[in-house]
Amino acid sequence: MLKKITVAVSSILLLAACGAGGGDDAAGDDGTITMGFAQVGAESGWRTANTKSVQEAAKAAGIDLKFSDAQQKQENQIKAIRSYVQQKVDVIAFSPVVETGWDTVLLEAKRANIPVILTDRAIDSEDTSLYETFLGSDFVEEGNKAAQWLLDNTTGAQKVVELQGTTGAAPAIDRKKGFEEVIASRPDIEIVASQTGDFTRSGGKQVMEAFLRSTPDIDVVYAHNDDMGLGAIEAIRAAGKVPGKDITIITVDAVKAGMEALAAGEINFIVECNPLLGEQLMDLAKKVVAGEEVPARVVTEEGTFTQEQAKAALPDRQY
Ligand code: GZL
Repeated sequence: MLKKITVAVSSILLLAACGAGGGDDAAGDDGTITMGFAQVGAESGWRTANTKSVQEAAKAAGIDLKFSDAQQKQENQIKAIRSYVQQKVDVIAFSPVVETGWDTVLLEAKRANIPVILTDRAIDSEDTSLYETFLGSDFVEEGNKAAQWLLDNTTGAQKVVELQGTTGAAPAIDRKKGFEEVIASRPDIEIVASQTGDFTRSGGKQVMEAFLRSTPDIDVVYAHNDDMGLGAIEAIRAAGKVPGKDITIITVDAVKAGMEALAAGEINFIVECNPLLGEQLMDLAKKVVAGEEVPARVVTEEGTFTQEQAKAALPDRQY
């Protein structure tokens, strides 16, 4: 009985959240575009900044946004997309929490003539007609940059432990791939342990505690995002070691908390992953709804930060 009540309540909450964008009629008769956005969750500083960017850009663009938070569960994102189809929104945008399992629900959107835009994370599907375009980073390149810094700034053998992002997520798969293809040229640099911390600070801390117990002489932590890197710092400190000195730490994102740790010398290098996709997303949505051609892939601009560069950049960071 409890399960049934729980399911009913969560469905009501979802529909309420989806309706949060206001208005009963999904496709405004006054020409207002209605977008259904199915967000991954609120797992990291990056996600918070990304959500803020999408919500602010929708408001500025005069787009009526229906927004849902899937709490990192694919079934919740699928439910949200289904509800947007039922509400007959003009366009659906989402960041797929994992790469696979989307064809069925995206086919339902296609049959309802509702265009879909992938933002932030990509899907692995044979049928590229299921979405109009992908807007986001090149995660393989981010992994390349992280490894290249390690090759350029360390000498001799390096035992690396890797804190992976969410299992099956495009950034986790590709940041791993990109890192490994660059260190392949250095047999003395080896990933001796690798496990998912699910992109969360607590996940990074728990996995790093286990690595410190099981893996002697760790030289480097490669964390797929700042939040897991910050969790690793807590574990390293609790083990009586100095993060950034006894153990080199490389992360990805460059959110404020990560940049502060970088400036303080606890992290050694951060590869930026830009969460501010809102404006580009709304421009693409307007074009897609108007039936205009859009590029199949729109890659965002992003850089890297050393400790010195973080000190200089921090005062102006938006997130
Ligand atoms: C990357 C994004 C990742 C971030 C994490 O585009 O999907 O998810 O790197 C976030 O911080 O949780």
